[in-house]
Amino acid sequence: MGFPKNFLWGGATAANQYEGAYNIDGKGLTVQDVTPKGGFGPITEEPTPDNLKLEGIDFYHHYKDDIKLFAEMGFKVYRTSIAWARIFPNGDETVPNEAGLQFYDDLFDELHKYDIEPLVTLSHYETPLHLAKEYDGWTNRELIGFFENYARTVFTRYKDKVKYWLTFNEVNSVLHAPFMSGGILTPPEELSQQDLYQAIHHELVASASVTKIGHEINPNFQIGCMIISMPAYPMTPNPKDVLASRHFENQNYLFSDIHARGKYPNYIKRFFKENDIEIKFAEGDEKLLAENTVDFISFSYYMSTTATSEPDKYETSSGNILGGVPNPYLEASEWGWQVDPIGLRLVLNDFYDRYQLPLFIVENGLGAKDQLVEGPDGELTVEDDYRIKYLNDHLIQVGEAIEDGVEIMGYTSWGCIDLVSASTAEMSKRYGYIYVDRNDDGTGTFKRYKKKSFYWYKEVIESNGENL
Ligand code: BGP
Repeated sequence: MGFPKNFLWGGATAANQYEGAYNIDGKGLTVQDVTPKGGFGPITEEPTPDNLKLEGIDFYHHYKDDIKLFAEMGFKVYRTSIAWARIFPNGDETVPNEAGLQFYDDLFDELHKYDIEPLVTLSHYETPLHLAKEYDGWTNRELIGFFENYARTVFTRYKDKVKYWLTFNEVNSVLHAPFMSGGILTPPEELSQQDLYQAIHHELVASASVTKIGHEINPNFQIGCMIISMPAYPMTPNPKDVLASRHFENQNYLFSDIHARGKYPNYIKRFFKENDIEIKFAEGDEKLLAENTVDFISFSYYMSTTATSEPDKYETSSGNILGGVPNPYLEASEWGWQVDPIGLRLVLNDFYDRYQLPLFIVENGLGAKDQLVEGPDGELTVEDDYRIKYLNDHLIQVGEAIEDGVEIMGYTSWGCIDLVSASTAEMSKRYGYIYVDRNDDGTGTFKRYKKKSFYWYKEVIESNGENL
């Protein structure tokens, strides 16, 4: 069968990790501008020079050359986010910042010049800082209105330039990183489960609401949710471990269930009851969720994990982003992220069986330390065979899932050009096909170099996956 003819091959990025220009052309501060040590905090009073995200890879001033390189690889789609604070610097204004809007107009025009379809995340870990400080982020229902205003503005402005939209990046990450993901300033240890799940409700309602608004503005819009996916294998065949794995996975399914089925699943109602959580629904919330489900499910996939009913028996992993016990059958990246290509096939099958909606893999890749060396043609390059192997192995499993009958819209590998890592806030955890000369201490020329994987991915796209 092979990859479908119209398969959307491409790469993914996020504004806060690569645009730079953090205070240029009227942009306001975001939660990232005050977290120099990764997305988890602690925050600083003001942006500090050690924060690599402030300059990123200066995509803001390099976008034409960078897009040219993406086009050379043959990208059909390109995922990026709009920085909310470029459009509404504080998040709660009513009049947008024209210079911010113009930047994305130019960016989307540049992509279309090469027939690259933009795939745009509305909120990728870059909540305007003012909304965190004044409202405690998504714990406050008022954010729904601000987000609707922002989404309406960009949907209207780009209605003929952008067809594919995602509402919240890794929406389930708010469970683990409430500040980075939800702009919630209350420290995690002081944040009650009640307030956390109420914040989640606000995000889910906001997601449904802007899905409605988007479809009204352009019925051809394809609007999806975006989930961190992570299969949690039972550590042993002990039924208690199987149950633990189900519980672990349900934490994530909660978000796709509501986005795809339009209502809270029963397993979470039991959890709420047992934990004295009572979600306050405003009038109309239930109807809004039910009537505005997503057009497709998108997700990031980096690793699987394991679940156990006897956590004291094992050492848990600090490496895997959502925790869990390391799987003895798998190897891990330098950051402890366990590499599991078959897990991707499982995730694809599970999502598809559960919802029968098209799927989009919008993040996947290997963070690694790269070494610039002189290539065969005398140009500097990176011999990143380890990255090629990782991606190749995962794409083979995508092919298997297609054979299984799963409907997959496309694949955008994470950090197609090197950018600042979300969890470490460093440059040295690199994912790209394109090396950017910038170091952890902020030095570097910002010059771009094609890695070996650049040529490999070009061939993958050219052959539509035939050469995997
Ligand atoms: C996802 C985020 C991205 C990205 C990626 C890799 O969780 O959506 O923003 O950064 O992970 O993570 P890291 O940069 O920490 O290696």
